[in-house]
Amino acid sequence: MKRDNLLIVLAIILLPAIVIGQDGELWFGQPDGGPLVFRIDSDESVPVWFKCNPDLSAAAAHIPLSSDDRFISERPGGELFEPFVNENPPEGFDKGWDSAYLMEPMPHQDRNGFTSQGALGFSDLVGKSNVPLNCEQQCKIIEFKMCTAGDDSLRGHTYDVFIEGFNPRSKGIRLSDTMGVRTYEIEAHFSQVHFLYPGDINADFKIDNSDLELLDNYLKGEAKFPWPELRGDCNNDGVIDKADITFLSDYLNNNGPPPK
Ligand SMILES: [Ca+2]
Ligand SMILES: [Ca+2]
Repeated sequence: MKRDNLLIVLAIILLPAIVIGQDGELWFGQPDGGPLVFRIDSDESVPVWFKCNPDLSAAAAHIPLSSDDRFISERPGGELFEPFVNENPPEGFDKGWDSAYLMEPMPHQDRNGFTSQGALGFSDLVGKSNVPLNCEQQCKIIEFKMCTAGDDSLRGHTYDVFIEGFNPRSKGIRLSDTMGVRTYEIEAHFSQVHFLYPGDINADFKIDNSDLELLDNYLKGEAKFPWPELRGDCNNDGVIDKADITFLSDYLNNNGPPPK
């Protein structure tokens, strides 16, 4: 084969690996990409999952998440997990990265109506080796806390609430090595948010006796109702049982508050 032809063949073989190759993946929300279920006017959280090639050892991370202000009224902080924080590190490692924290919420400067909040972390800056950001399996690394808007019209609808957050330096997600010389390519996935409509058991956007009947049949094991199942949790105690029938019945007889 002529040298030129050989180079073309090599380029064709190598190109897909270069274009498609990602160093890691992030999931904002459900690890399978499915929708999150939020109640309105309540505290909710968005987990962030990470998975990467086994040879990636990022030592600086900025992972920002933006959310649409129509749906999210407040960002009361959040929590960091391994490897940012690690209470039981492997022998010879520190308890987590040298510095890791959640940043204050800030207006998203690229897109009006969005607020951004990030998690920032550095390792290997001082002392002995830190636990690397090296997750071959999906692992939960952050949980952003947020408070949903108290807007009744959201109930029952599913929206794109999240986009990649704003990062003043890189304008997005950034992972790099200790020296900041190499930046890793990270693919991000964002879950949609479904706003729960408790009491609307048959998902027709109103609450009436047909919902009561369906919930009754469901608890007898004689019927199913549309996702998400929590729409049957009328009294907001996390389980679906006869107390929800009583709660819904009282509401429909003007004898109690609406399901929430
Ligand atoms: Ca209904
Ligand atoms: Ca319940």
